[in-house]
Amino acid sequence: MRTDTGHVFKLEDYRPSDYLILQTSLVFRLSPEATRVIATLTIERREGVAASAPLVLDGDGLTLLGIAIDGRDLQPQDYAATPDELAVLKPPAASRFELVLETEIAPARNEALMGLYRSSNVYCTQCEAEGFRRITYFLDRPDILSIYTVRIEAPHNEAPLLLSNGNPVDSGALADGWHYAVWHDPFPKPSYLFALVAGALGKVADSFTTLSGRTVELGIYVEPGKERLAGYAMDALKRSMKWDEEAFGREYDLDVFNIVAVSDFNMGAMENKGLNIFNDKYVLADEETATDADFANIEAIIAHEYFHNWTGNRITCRDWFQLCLKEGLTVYRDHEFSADQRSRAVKRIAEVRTLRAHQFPEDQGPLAHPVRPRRYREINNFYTATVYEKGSEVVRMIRTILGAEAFRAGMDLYFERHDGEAATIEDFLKVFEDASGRDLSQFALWYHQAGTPNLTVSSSHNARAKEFTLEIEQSVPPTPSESRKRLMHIPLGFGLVGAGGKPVSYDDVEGATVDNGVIHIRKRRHVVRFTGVAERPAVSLNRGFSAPVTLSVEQKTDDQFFLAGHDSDSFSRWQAFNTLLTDALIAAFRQVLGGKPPAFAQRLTELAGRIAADETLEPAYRALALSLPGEADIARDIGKGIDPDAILAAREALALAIARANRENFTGLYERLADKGPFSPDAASAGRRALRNILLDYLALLPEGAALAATHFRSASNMTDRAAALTVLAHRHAGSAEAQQALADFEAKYRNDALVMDKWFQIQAGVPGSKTVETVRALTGHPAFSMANPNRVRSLIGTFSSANQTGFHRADGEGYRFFAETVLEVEKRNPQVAARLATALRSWRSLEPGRQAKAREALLAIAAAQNLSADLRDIVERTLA
Ligand code: 0A1
Ligand code: ZN
Repeated sequence: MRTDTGHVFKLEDYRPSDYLILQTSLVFRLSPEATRVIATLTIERREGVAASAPLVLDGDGLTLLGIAIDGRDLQPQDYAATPDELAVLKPPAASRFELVLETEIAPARNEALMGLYRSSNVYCTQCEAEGFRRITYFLDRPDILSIYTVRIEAPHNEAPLLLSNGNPVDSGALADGWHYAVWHDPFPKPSYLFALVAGALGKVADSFTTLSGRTVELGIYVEPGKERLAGYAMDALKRSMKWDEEAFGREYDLDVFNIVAVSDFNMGAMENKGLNIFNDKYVLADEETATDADFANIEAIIAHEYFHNWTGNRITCRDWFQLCLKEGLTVYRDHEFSADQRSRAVKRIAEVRTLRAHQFPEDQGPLAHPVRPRRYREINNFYTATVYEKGSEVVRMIRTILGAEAFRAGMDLYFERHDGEAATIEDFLKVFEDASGRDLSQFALWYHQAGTPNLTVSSSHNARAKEFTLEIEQSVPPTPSESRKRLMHIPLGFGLVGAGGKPVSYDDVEGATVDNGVIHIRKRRHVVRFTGVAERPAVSLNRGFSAPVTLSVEQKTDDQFFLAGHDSDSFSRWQAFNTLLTDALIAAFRQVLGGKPPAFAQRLTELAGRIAADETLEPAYRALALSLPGEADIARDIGKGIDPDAILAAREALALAIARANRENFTGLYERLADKGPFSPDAASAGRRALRNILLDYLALLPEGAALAATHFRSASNMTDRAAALTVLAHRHAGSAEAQQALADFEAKYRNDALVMDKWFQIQAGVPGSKTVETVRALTGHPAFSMANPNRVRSLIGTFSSANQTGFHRADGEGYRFFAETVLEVEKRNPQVAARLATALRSWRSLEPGRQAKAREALLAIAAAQNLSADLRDIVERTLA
């Protein structure tokens, strides 16, 4: 484990390295406890660098067994090797030489799951961000692009399958039952994209013919016996390949594309060139074991990793500060793909919900950082919602500002100009400036400045002058180490909405640039005057969620109701209803604490009924509209002094009011929506299930609700319905006979299916209330649970700490104590997963004082532990700062 050195990496310290590695040839002799790695590196001194400059390579926990240059072993005085660094003190005078290194590693003992490790007896690798240095000494930085040839040797019976990046070039038998395979990747790549897989795996094969007529052999490798669960992933892969050709003109470039699913993986998946490695959760699916949400995630992540082939691999990052260059852009691309494959309107609402749930709290708390950070202590902690999701929103805004055509021209220029390079955000912005002739310098602040901008908006209408005025003021709240903020360029989508939802036309506008339904906010304050507007319109703001900002709008409740029923922009229509729900929930929260009930509660419950039954709306849209803002969403809108118990009570009260007011309507709809015919994971069928299951969630609050949910559970013919019913039973009827029975049945049926058991852990970890901490503690002893497996840890501990407000934030602090203990236990094996878990306390300062003090104690307890990893120390110290 790398312990903390306290070193801070700074963007302004970037320097090109003195040496390049033109060719990398690797030989692996695989063995669980002692794998030999022989690296032959063709090194070139960069022009202008003195021949005396030492060659310093990165390592992480390595043992050097041999070192030679141009065929001659080095003498001890010629180099200095520690586990973390290798310095060749007097490199040869020639500008090009060959360095041979031999190291030994123990994949079976690698529990951090970085570098070469074992997952269920399969050898696999994870090298992003800095895992390659756990395999051999190297210039392990993304601007060192090298051409790799990899030879893998292993016993045939243990590892019949030997895979690496690129194309297969040779294979054959060796003595003593061993065999070998050689792979060559013609595309120069950074070390973080290296991959190796060896083991016994089942294969699903297919092929894809590219636009220019080349045939690509596709393979998805899974645990033997699970091949039939990879069909959906294969279909998603082929659709992704086609979409990238159509939407971005990007073709695949090797003869083979392989995906391997492993059961121990720190993240979702990894885009290694030609050999993607996936968390099996994002590959394996059928109706019996996966929910509709799982199918959608598989489709999105398969696409995401595939799209990296151009945005990330062909054009990579100059340094890790530029992570958003590949991640923000690739998320944008996978969002667009899913929008095209499914419903664009529904997808956009889901994206915004995710952004608000994960990125907004990050941006508003102690871990806030710019989309392109300038500092880091541990790069693993920057695979964040800000870099990924906000990074994607920034790309979306570029498209909004430039328009579809200029955006595409900019992307084409990006691929043309930077193919084969390690690029920066400045390079990225420049292509759009060059392609469009626009100046994006103020816009660039979106990459450089942290924090969620807020727009305060008020409106007025002067009937006599036929003038409608919007006063818009921007502010960006201070974030750690950035107390003063600069003014941003915010593209604010808007619409003036008149009777029946019709757009209201105007003669002229002054006070800001307005084009294509977008107001360009650039100054602190704009007074935007629309002339020739006879009737007062309702104003729909941030249409399509054109900018990732918060809005403080003075708006009449009548206008909100009107927009919730009539806005022609489906996102804003959803938003209007969601804002009404939030307002009602906040009022109900204040009522729990002794305030007054909201005046419009009855109108709201009626509107919920109308939306549920509105056949002109897609079922998936209706389901999203009916799903109440979560407890954490409500907490975020309240801001300070959070008491999660009061929020839960408020939320339950509103849900009950909606259920009571719509009992017959919901029951009828629920019955009509029952699945007929065979299962299909398509978006429309999934939408119908989503609507039916949210109706169940409401109906379960009424008398006989537990019986209804139990019937739903028993008669479910797919995992979506089964898991939904189990959630309703466990969360709404915790401890009831029906809930106990369903949990036991589920466990009995799926006890040998780890991925399905994750749902069982997750559902129980999410049960609201004070008892859950004990349940979760007990479940850590369940035979299906393991502290060594990231999926298990995330399902049980991650769900409890980041998705169970009342359970985790138990008033006596027991949730936090359990959490601190567990984080430290996970850290012993896997610092990266522990650090990610620890971010669950990032919003501790918004809690009421009692909980706040207890949360702080837990953070201090983690910080006080001996030999903390760089990963965990970084998170804990920033959280406490
Ligand atoms: N580049 C991957 C994310 C990733 C990052 C680190 C990993 O290992 C610890 C694994 C995956 C992606 O964006 O999908
Ligand atoms: Zn990615």
